[in-house]
Amino acid sequence: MIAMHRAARLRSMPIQAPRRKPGDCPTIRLQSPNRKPGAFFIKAPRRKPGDCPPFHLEAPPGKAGIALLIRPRGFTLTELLVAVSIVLVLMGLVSAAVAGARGSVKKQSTKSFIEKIDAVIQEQYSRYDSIAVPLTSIPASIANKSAGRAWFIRRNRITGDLPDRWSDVQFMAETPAQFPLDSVSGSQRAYIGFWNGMNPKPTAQFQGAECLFMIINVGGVADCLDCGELKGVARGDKDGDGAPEFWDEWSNPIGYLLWPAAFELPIGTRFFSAPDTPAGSLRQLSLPFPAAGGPPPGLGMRPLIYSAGPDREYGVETNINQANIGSSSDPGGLACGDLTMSPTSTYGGKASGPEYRADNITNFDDEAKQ
Ligand SMILES: [Ca+2]
Ligand SMILES: [Ca+2]
Repeated sequence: MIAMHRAARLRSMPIQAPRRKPGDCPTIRLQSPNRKPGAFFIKAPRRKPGDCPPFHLEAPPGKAGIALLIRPRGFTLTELLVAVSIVLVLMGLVSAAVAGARGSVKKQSTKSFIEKIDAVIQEQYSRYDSIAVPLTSIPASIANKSAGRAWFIRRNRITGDLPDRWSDVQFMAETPAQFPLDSVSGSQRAYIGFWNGMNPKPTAQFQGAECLFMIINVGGVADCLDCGELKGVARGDKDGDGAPEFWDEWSNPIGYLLWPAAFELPIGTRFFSAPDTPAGSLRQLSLPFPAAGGPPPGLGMRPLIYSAGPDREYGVETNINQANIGSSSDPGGLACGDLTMSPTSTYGGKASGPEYRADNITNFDDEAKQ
């Protein structure tokens, strides 16, 4: 009778409300899946009230095993906070990974831009050591003709063909006695025309980047008359002075320095060694002139092409007041890029403030790692 009475109750009440006793967790009786009289008894370990674990459903002896977890209540505030925290942490990790991937792509793309530009400049630069210089081009005051040849190449050819400052272009345009139109190179003639056609004249802020753009697109150096491989490089006029620049992937002009004598890479280490530079002298161009033999035309240096990197800060002093090829002290051009000229410059190095150079991307990065 007792069993029949219990079966009848189970059929009419599939789930009984938990009976709570002090110090105990609720017990629930369920009807068996085949709706035959029977019950699964839920056993919960004794715990403190309000600290019951999820209910464990057990099949009765002799029945097919069933093991279910039933959560008899909603989430607690603590559980929700933990879940939300986990989701936020996961979202943060995913966002950081995505941002990192984007940053890496931009760095690689900018590096590719710089390599393409550098290839054009390097091809042109490599030609100067072997070019012929007429003796009549060397001032009579220079007794050492070898040194005089190197001077002429540095000043009238390299600096004239690959300028990094508008003052040099202006000097060529306005000083026909030293740069006569009938004897300047084709590139120089193109720059003179470019300069004369600019109104108003460009400012000095991004002049290195602007001159680089002019060299590639106007100068026709290294047979780069169409430079198809450079068409994908971003460009614009950052300072709105009418002279465009190549841009990196952070929309900042790609910088250019023709004589980066004190350039440091890694930071703190002079990149260009100069074995014949006297101790304490920062570059060979400031040697007493003419020196015995004279420094070679390119001085072992090569132009620096650099991006400010993700922080958009160059951290490179370009010394816009540095002496140009029109310098009248000693033979003109002797002090090209001389960082000992006033104002004292950390040419190619840290100017002041935070270290902005660490994330810069340059055409010498790979070489510095070797
Ligand atoms: Ca500009
Ligand atoms: Ca930087």
